[in-house]
Amino acid sequence: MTSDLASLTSQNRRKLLDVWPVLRDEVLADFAAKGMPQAAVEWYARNLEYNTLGGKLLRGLAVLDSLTILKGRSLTDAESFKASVLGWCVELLQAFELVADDIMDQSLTRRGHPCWYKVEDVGLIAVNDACIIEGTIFMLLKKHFRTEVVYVDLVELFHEMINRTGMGQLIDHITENQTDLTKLSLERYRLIAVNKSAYYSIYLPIALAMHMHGINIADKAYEVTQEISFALGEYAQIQDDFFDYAGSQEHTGNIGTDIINKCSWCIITASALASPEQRKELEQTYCQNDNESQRRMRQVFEQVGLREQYEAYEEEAHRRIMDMTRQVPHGESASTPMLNGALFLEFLDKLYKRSK
Ligand code: DMA
Ligand code: MG
Ligand code: MG
Ligand code: MG
Repeated sequence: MTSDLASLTSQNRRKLLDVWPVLRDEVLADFAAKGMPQAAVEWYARNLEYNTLGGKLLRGLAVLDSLTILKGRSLTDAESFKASVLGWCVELLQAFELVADDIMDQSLTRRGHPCWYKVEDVGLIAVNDACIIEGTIFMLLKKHFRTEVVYVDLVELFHEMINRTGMGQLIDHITENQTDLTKLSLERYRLIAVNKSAYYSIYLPIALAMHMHGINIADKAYEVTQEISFALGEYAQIQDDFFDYAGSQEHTGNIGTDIINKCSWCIITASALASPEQRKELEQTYCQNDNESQRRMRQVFEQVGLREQYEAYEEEAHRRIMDMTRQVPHGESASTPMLNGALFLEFLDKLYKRSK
């Protein structure tokens, strides 16, 4: 990020964080006003705080940073408040998807704490809690955007992103436990990553800022944004898969379970590089849920040089996405909006060489 841009965006995290208590109190008051007893309001508050806070806020912050880049100046108080509402809506989307994802993946920890469904008095009511967090997004959109022309576009965008993420989670699920390693392809991997991650994590925050900036829904700028978002999303998911394998629990806050049976970048890459003996070893251990199998898989991953492959992939992805950002068309009028390569560099900078 250039120093100009860094100074423009430096206040955005604080601004975003300041808006959270306002929105939380609003939705809690609304819950109470709808006749929910105190115990339900308290449960809702605990659900929201436990699952929405404690992450890196990459996505929420990206709404404010993207709008700052599009405007080319610091945001006014009104702009930053509205962008923060949308930023928290993206974080709420992420929160409810993660609550559900951890149940489906039978994960144990998230952000250094037990997954919500693993909390002692919670269990599978977590399914309903995920639905309630999803509903919160639309309550906030209605409260803060109902009278604006972009309201319908925003609601549709959130619906579409939730749908896409669900489609990604579905194909992620039906591709797991694939014991025929020849059927795991990078092509399938990409389809999963784009749907389950790229749409909501990268495209959504940028597209929200574009809507706030008044870029018409029919503008080609959204297509350009999607294309680069997909490349960034695939990169981010490959990182996520690699950390699931190579990251320590203390550092990432999560205990990885993908190695057991997921169509992860690690197993695809390791099996492509494996010798016939190593491949046999992978075939015998992949999808076997026991510690010894996981130890043997990890051994093959090390033998084939997965860490070096990851480093090489990271450099290649960085170069390729830099090239894509250089080709983003610049425009000066409302019909050819000021899409700016910096929108994507902002993400690329945050992803490059991250370790969790
Ligand atoms: C998560 O994929 C995708 C969504 C939509 C939450 P994942 O299971 O690889 O994520 P994580 O590693 O965070 O559990
Ligand atoms: Mg998961
Ligand atoms: Mg998952
Ligand atoms: Mg993962």
